[in-house]
Amino acid sequence: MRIDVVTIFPDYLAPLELSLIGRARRAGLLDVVVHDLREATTDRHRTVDDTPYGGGAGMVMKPEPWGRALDAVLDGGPADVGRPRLLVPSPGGRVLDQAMARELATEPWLVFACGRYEGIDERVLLDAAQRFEVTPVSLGDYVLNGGEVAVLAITEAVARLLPGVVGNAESLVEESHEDGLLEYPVYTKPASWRGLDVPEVLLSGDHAAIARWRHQQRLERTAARRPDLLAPTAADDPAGLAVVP
Ligand code: 6SD
Repeated sequence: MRIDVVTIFPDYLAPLELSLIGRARRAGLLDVVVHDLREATTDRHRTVDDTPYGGGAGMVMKPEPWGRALDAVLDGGPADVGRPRLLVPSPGGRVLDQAMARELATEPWLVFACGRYEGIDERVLLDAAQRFEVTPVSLGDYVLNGGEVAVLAITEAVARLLPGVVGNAESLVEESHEDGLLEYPVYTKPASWRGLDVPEVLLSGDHAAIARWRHQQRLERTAARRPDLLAPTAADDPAGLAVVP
């Protein structure tokens, strides 16, 4: 998979050189290219923002540098993979979940456009839609200062699903959100620590009993912490698309 990121803070993406993602890049499983939006400016001050038409607080990202930067990404990208996905982090975007991460992991080419200030001039996304599959994407219902943290999170959630990135394929399926339930609690040695004992069943060697206990724990935890995952409400399906048995 190829990932391009356009940002005014290239250093913000430095963590993508670490850990599993860094190793996947060195192994050639993932190709990440970070672009400085200011390289696509033409003025002496490398200006990327201006005051908003219509007034209001803050500054808006100018369209011309974005247009040139996205053209350059298309020119420098892989050939013959069709329209790349342009992901634009935004609090009003589609909220990332594991199903979306799985969907993105099937794409050959993702391009991220990181906004700052009050956001990017709307015409950039309208124009980009001629060449990209544009998808505004949100990390959740809270406000960040820009798109970079969202790019780190989305890239990690997607890259770890690529073949060969996470060593043990079982550790991928046994995870929270992969099958709609939270994970069971895990323990390691010592069997007793600060007066707290590991549940007896885990020491029993009875694999069927352990599997039943873990499943029960997953149900209880999901009910207690994320009841929305067990009984989706109308708010989770506003279009009423779910099939009711
Ligand atoms: C100005 C941005 C880009 C500002 C964001 C995304 C989420 N989930 N919360 N906040 C965000 C993204 C905020 O550029």
